[in-house]
Amino acid sequence: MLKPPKRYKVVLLNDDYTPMEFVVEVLTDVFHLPHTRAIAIMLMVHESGRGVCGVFQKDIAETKCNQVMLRAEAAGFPLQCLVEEA
Ligand code: TYC
Repeated sequence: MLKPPKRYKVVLLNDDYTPMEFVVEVLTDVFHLPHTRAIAIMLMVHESGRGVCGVFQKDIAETKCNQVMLRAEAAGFPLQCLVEEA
């Protein structure tokens, strides 16, 4: 039998230095989230330490995670994200 592919969460981590507006911009661009949803996720991460940006197939989750990290690095912010099995 063909099993459905595993799903993976892209998890965003809080830090004290990345500006809130930058996080919202990355969330809207990389995850194609509406602005209100991006703000809600950013605030959740800011308040609780981490939050799920979305759930995807493995290669898509890894690509999005890399896009977040590359943008943060290019802008000089320590924003971190990771991929976890859902
Ligand atoms: N804590 C950051 C601040 O106060 C904002 C922030 C939110 C940073 C979410 C990272 O994943 C993050 N500027």
